Amino acid sequence: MTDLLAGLHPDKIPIRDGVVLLPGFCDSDLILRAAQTIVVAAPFRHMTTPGGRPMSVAITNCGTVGWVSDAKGYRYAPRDPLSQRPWPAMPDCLAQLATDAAGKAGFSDFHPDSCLINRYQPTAHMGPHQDKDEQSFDWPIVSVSLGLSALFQLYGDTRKGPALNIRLDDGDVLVFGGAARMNYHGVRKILTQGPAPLPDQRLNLTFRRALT
Ligand code: MD6
Ligand code: FE
Repeated sequence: MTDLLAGLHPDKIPIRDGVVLLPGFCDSDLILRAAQTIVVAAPFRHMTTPGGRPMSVAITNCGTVGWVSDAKGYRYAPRDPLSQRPWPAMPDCLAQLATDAAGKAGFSDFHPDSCLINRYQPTAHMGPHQDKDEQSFDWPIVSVSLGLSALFQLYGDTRKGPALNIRLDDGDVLVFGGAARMNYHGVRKILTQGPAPLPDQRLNLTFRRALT
């Protein structure tokens, strides 16, 4: 009986070579509390794209380096440009979550040095992009979703062509690496229906190995 039910609620869904969805992998209350400690030290802010437009998604970071965007471009920086202080350290429980999720997806020994936290209000979205500011593309990216669900779109090595639609719910972890590491992807929209412990926003934490 348990086996039959496990088939209905798989804990590991292969999406394509290099991409694995782990539904409900994380304890979202625990991760949310850890995220809140980071936001106290490094508040969410809307960064400007190199083209000069404010992003609809607000961001912050923790770890040795954090992802930043301004008129000079996209890059990883050791300090928060708002405070000029180092980014908050990555809490051990977050680093452990990323290592465990990557391992479960088949990527052993992943030790992130950076975590980008994205905050989406219901009207926010993220256009199709590649994650290519890291020094090495040999490591996966581990993506944790909290709060409102999102419609995530996965393209191929160009942003043209049909996208695979993946709904990311509270507590889901998506591991993204290997042959898919350079795939274009984006968040088409935030879904406001359905149960969500954060009723009016979605948080996404992406764990990266930015430096070699
Ligand atoms: C998001 N995620 O889910 C945006 N990037 O809000 C990403 O851009 C992303 O989920 C690289 C790998 C996995 C991701
Ligand atoms: Fe991305």
